[in-house]
Amino acid sequence: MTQVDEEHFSRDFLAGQAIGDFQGFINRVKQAVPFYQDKLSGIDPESIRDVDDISRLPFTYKEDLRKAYPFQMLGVDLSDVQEIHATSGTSGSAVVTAYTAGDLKLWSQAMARVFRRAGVGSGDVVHNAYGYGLFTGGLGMHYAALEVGAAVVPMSGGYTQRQVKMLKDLGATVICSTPSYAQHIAEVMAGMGISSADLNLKVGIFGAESWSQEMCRELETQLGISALDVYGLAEIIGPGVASECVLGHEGLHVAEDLFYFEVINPNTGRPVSEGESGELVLSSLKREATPIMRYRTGDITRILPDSCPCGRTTRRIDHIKGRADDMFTLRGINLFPREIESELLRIEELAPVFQLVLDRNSALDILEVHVEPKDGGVKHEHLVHKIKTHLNRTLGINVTVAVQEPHSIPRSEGKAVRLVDRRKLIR
Ligand code: DLL
Repeated sequence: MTQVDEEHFSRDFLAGQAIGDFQGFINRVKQAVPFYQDKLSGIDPESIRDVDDISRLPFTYKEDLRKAYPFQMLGVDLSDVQEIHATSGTSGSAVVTAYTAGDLKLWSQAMARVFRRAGVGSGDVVHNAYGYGLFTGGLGMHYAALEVGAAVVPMSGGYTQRQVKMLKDLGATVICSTPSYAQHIAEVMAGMGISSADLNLKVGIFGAESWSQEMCRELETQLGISALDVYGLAEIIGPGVASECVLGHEGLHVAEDLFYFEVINPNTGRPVSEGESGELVLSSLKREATPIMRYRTGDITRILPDSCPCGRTTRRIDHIKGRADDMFTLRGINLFPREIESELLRIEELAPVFQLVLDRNSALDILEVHVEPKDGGVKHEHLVHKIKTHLNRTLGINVTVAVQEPHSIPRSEGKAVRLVDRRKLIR
């Protein structure tokens, strides 16, 4: 099978393969992983015959993985493990994800598809500004570059002026980072008097956090690139679960032969219909070290109903709207930070950085929007009025606005903190 064929499977083939994968998974983990031994007791692998049967299998939750820290989810001997990553564990125990040699191959293959969808291959120079370390971004992109035969510059995050110098001097054709860090790199670049014309970049592979289409256009203009979205999570593999192709550039192809996916109603746990928003549920049934079944990602998206002009048959999901736990309700209106980003970036006097602070004044929630003007000359009162009116007209919300001095909102070198919830401190 050629590398192109793997993204041109028929839908029947994929459904058939998923049944086999689920049956194999149940057989395998019932022996090897105590968590699944309990969870799947009484389930006969042979009884899984179609997609509907799969949709009735039990879910795995983040809390299950936290409780299993560090090695209770391991399905192989520790001596077969070659690499271990973990989530930051800021809101509880970290989640450990382990890789055998086979898992590293699987990851490289999934990531190679991300690069091929972006038109990246031999002859390209990849400037990799995702953090190297326990976070899967750095090494995930690194393995992709090796797999497709591109040269990789393992920059990691930080030292932004040096990043700009290396981007220029090494003639990088590809930049990989979180979108918020790319935004910061672009800002530092402008401050150094360097424009996209001085660089050789053609494409950016951005992900690990939610970002709006307006941010995408901003990055495309500032860096002179096509800015593509890549999605993934440590629990499943790291980056590489889904990504955009250059041709379609409006939704992310899921590597569904490697990672089985479903979109469900988070309240009922049942599948939603195609095109309807819901929570993404993923199964990494081919993983050896830490295979996971029906993982509740908390990420909100939808399956795009139409096919992609690039000809790949893999289904596409929409850009992640946000995490279910990032959603907040302001006087009855449900909002994700990404929706506010979209609107703020339409206001031309604003620099593309912002922070949202949720606070509580007696019984009422208040949203403070912290912004910076693009240049110091703009009248603050004018901006405050403009932002308040715009957000009220487009999203139906009332906010307070704090216009800050240029360069005072913290810049991100990894995942940006867009929302600070002070209400949690008061309760
Ligand atoms: O963020 C893996 C990754 C690295 C993806 C580099 C893309 C690029 P975690 O640190 O485990 O793994 O965080 C996973 O980040 O559940 C989403 O909530 C969010 N996320 C990841 N990619 C996107 C994206 C990596 N493209 C969590 N859009 C996921 C929106 C994303 N959110």
